[in-house]
Amino acid sequence: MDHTNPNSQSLFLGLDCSTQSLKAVAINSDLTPFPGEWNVHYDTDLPGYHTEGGVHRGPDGLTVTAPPLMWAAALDRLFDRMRKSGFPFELVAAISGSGQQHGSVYWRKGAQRLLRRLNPDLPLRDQLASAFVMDESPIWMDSSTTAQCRALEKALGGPQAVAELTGSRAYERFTGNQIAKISQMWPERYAQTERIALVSSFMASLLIGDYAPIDVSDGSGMNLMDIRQRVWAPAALKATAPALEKKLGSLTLSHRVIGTVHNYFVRRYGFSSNCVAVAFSGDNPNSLAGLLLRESGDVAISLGTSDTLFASLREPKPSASEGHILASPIEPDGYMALICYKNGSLTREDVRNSVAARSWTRFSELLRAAPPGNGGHIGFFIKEPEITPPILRTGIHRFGPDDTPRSAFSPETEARAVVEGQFLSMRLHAERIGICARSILATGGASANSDILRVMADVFGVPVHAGDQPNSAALGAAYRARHGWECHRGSFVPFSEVVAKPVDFATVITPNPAITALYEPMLRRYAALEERLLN
Ligand code: 5FX
Repeated sequence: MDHTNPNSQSLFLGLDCSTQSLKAVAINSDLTPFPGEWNVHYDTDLPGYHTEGGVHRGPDGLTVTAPPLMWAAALDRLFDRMRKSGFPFELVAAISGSGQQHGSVYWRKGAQRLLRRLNPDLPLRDQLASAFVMDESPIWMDSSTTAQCRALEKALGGPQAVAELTGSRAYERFTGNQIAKISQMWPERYAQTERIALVSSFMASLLIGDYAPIDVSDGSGMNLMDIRQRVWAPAALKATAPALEKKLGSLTLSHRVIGTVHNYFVRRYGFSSNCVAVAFSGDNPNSLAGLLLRESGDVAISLGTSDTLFASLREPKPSASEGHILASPIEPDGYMALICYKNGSLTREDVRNSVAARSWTRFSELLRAAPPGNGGHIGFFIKEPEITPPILRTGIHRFGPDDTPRSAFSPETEARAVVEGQFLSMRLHAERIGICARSILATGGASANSDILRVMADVFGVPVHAGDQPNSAALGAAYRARHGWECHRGSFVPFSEVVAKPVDFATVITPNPAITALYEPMLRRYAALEERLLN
């Protein structure tokens, strides 16, 4: 099918290679959803890779990786499922995708040739088994690179200087620091590396059968890119690892078409040979696109494996202490702010398991049974080494109303403490980088729980909108495919002109001003207690 002309039948496909699964959604030309939603869950659908929650954890408690071959196998499995369900691959005009941010894949010398020659009769898994220098890719949950972070900050003149240059101070999970660790620990493997990809550009490479460029938005999560010029920062490259620029390839703007799908996918699944791929990007940038966050003060909070808070931004103010500034995935000269928490859903689930017998209904009952403000009780639940703020030692810290440590809370107090603590932290750190929420779009699994959303609305003192949009990253990728395709047909068109449709967010929870007032002094206490833990 010829997709170069507008065709009402054309479809736009969005993939999301996230921590726990690979998903796909499709939209029609007019942005309406194409029925269906496909998913491959790594732990259960690909048990041979022995992941838990999609990852492998090292014995040090800090190293977290996942096998890139599993993501490639997941792509075949996903498309197999779609084909069996009758998905019309031949109608797809453009495809884009999303990847968990920061994770890196190390292609071995010669892998480009393997990609270009993919044989449609054999699964990717068999053809790419020898393509990687590192069989395990470090991912965003890894926090094993503190030494490399300090070295980068020292080389570039301190944390604020790194933030000014790259948009964030040095963070353990940021790709440059992971690359530095690999080049120091395994210099031969590093020397054998032909190309380093992010999870997003890795998945794009499979689709186009060639090395795909890293887009500027996901590239902002590496501590390697000049955030204002949107090019690799020579000083950061030099301080990270030898001969790095060639291994990274050049960056691309996020709306650019990067190639057509490889014959492998045409022959094996029935894609049209005209189907183009638009640069893949990170999950948070794609969610921003999926939620159409345009105005300053429009904030989204995604409650998933990681909890993230993000917003569009015109004037970046990089900070050494809070969050990240990324290049916008939808406006070529815009920015987005991002704050990420490693202790998201899995931590809430842990508390649910310990106080509510694994039942969300019971957890909600407990949450409602404790008063807003929790009688002054505050908790910090660090199941995973935390990113915001950087508390790497795991454990639960509970404080009574007089700020003295407590060893345990009642079940009601515990349930409320985990939820209130998470939102107090989000408000505290968002305000510190100048994000002042006017309204919040809540997404991700836990956004289905209205008791959790009520706490969010009251802590921030703004209305919270939630709807049936758990796949904002995959949807954002589909929107970006539509946008990139449109720009490719002629000259650049603003994203908001192509994707003008407001997201349908049905539920609105309005805050109770009396309760929000209660949280003001609690926020100050929370900040002081957090400071105490950090010290
Ligand atoms: C963002 O900086 C993060 O590290 C996480 O939200 C990952 O992108 C999750 F995939």
